[in-house]
Amino acid sequence: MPNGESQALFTRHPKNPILTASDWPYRVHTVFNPGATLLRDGTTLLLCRVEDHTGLSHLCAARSENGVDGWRIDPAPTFAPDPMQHPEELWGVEDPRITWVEELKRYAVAYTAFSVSGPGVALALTEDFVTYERYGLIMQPDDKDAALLPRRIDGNFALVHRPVTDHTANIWLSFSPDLRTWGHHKPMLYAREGGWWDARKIGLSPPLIETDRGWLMIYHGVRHTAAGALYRVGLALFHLDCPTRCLLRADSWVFGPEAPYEVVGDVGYVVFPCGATLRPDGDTLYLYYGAADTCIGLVTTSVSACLRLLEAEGRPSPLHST
Ligand code: BMA
Repeated sequence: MPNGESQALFTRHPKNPILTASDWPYRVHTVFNPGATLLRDGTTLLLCRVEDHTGLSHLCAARSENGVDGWRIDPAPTFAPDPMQHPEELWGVEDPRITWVEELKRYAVAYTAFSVSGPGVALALTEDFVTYERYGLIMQPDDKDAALLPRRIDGNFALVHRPVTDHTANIWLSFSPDLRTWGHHKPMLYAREGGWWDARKIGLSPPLIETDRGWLMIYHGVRHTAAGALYRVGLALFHLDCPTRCLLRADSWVFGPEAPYEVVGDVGYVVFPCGATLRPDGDTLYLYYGAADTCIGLVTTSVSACLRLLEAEGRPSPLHST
């Protein structure tokens, strides 16, 4: 896709970066990779990954009326690692994805628990982002980039996640009757190979977005270059009743690091969205992302424009890499 079009599909907010470490009410090093949700009163809640000066991460909530500015940030960590009860969190908690689950009347927060065995997927449920019920590790290391679907598929809860096997990182879907016992693991989307922008390593970005055409997936792809890794964002669409079936996948990335705060930071050339909110018009999407593992940016797009792009240039993705 020509650069101009990608700019038009995902538009950086003029107030970017919308949140940085200097906004924090306590001493922190960096803030990035936030999960996002709209609370019932319309408030935007970001659950931000915060790295302190030990190098370990915790989560902290920031709330705003318009999702852009006027953030009210919790005065202390909202969700801190608890390695005494949960040894899998010894080296911190990272990269939350938030799903409202109507059946449970609670938010499901899937996050990375960084254990001595590597990163795994952990789950916690909350009503208010103040108290949490931890389910512990639900996918063992090495696995991350997970989010629950908002409803059951064929009677089971479904979790998108990204296990790493044999130096490739692909997106999988697993099922559970009770959020504790997981099985029926199925591949969902494979990383491509060779020179592709999403070769060898991909992962879910925000939770899947349900549309009348299917589940819209916004995912990140990694290109390894001589200078390091380049994190960009692409689109795919999955069947509503059979979400392992990829209906369309766009070839080109739709958003990548270009702005100064995306190319310079602790880890340059990284845009890493973990959360999105659908605005009241039912089409505009606010996508929140970590920029260079240092601060938080906002890009706006629209669900219908993403679907149009997929229909114009997408093609079905067979379950083998290309
Ligand atoms: C990924 C995750 C993200 C991070 C990104 C870029 O593997 O660990 O938390 O933002 O790398 O460093």
